[in-house]
Amino acid sequence: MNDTQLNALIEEVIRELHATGAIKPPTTQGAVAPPPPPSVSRPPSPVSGLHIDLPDPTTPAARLTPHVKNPKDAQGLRALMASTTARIGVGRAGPRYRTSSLLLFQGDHAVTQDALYRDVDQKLLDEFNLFTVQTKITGGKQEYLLRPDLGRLLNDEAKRLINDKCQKNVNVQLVVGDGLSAAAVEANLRQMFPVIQQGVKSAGLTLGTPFFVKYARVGVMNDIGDLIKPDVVILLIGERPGLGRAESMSAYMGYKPKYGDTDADRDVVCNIFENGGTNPLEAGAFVVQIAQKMRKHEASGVKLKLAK
Ligand code: B12
Repeated sequence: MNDTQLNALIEEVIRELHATGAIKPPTTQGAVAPPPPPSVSRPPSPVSGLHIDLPDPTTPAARLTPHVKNPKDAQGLRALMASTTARIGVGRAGPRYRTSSLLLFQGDHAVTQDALYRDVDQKLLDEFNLFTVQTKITGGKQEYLLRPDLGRLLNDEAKRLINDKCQKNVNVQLVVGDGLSAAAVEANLRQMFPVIQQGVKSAGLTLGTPFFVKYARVGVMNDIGDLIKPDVVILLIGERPGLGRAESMSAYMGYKPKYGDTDADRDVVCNIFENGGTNPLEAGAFVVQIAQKMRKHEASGVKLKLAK
C-alpha cells in the first residue's frame, strides 16, 4: 500500500468515526483535532461516558504503594513491601485483585513474553563478530518452547559451519545462546564478553572462535564439545525470565563436554545482571577462574566439587 492509499484509508476511517459520533468533529474546516498527549488524562468516552484512564502501575513508586485498607502497621507494611519483589500489600476489591494489580501483572507478563519471543539484536552479534548457527528447531519459538530436546542438538548446517570456521582443540570455547531471554543477552553481553576474552588471554589460555546459537538449550554444549574438542565450554545464555525481570543471564560451563553429558557434569554462574544480581563484569572474571579450576582438576560439575 502506498502513501496515497494509506491516507485515503485513514480519511475513510475518520469519516466513519465522525458519522457514528465516536470522535468529535473537526475543530476547524478540514482539520481534525490532534489526539491528546499520552500523559494528559483523556475526557470520558463520548460513546459510553466512561472514564478509563488509570495511573501507570509499573512505576517504582506505584509498585511500592500499599493498597491494603487501614493496615495495622502502615510503616511495617511499607518496609515489608520494600524488602521483596513479591506481590504483597496489594489489597483487594471484594474477593478479586484491584484493577491496578491486574494491569501490573499483565504489564510484567508482557515484559516476559517480549524477552522470550524476540530475537537477539543482530547488531550486537555483529559487534562481537559472532556468526550464527541454529539447533534442530525449525518451527520458531513455539517449537523451541515445546521441544527442549531439539534445542540441545545442532542442525547439520550448524555442524558444517562450526567445522569450517572454528579453531579446534582450544583451551576455552566461548558460545552465546539466546535461551529463554533475548533481553538478558542484550543486557549483559557487552560487559561480560570482553572480560572473558581478556581474562582467558591473561591466563595464558587459547580462546576458540566464538559464535551464536539460535534456539539454544544448555545441553547443546555436548554437540559443541564433540565438534571443537575444547577443554572448557562457556555458554552464555538467557535465563527463563521472571515476572518483570527479563535481563538475567547465566554462564553454563563444562569440562570437555560430550554426547551423553548431563547437568551433573556442568556448573552454572546464574542471575547475572546489573543492580541486584551477579554483576556481569565480576561474573566474567569468575567464569575464567572456574575454567582454570576445571582444567586443573580435569573435571566439572559434581566431579569438580569432589575434586576440590
Ligand atoms: C528451570 C530451572 C530448573 C529446572 C530445569 C528443567 C528444564 N528443563 O528447564 C529444574 C526444576 C529441573 C531444575 C533443577 C535444579 N536446579 Co534449577 N533452575 C531453573 C531456573 C529457574 C531457570 C534455568 C534456566 O533458565 N536455564 C536456561 C535454559 C535456556 O536452559 P535449559 O536448557 O532450558 O534448561 C537446563 C538448565 O536450566 C539446567 N539447569 C537447571 N538448574 C540447574 C542447576 C545446575 C547446577 C546446573 C548445572 C544446570 C541446571 O537444566 C536444564 C536441562 O539441561 C534457574 C534459575 C535461574 N535464575 O537461572 C534455576 C537454577 C539454575 N537451578 C538451580 C539448582 C540449584 C537446581 C538443582 C540443583 C536443585 C536441586 N537441589 O535439585 C536442580 C539440578 C537439576 C539438574 N538439571 O541437574 C540453581 C543453581 C544455583 C547454582 N549456581 O548452582 C538456580 C540458579 C536456582 C537458584 N537460584 O537456586 N532447575
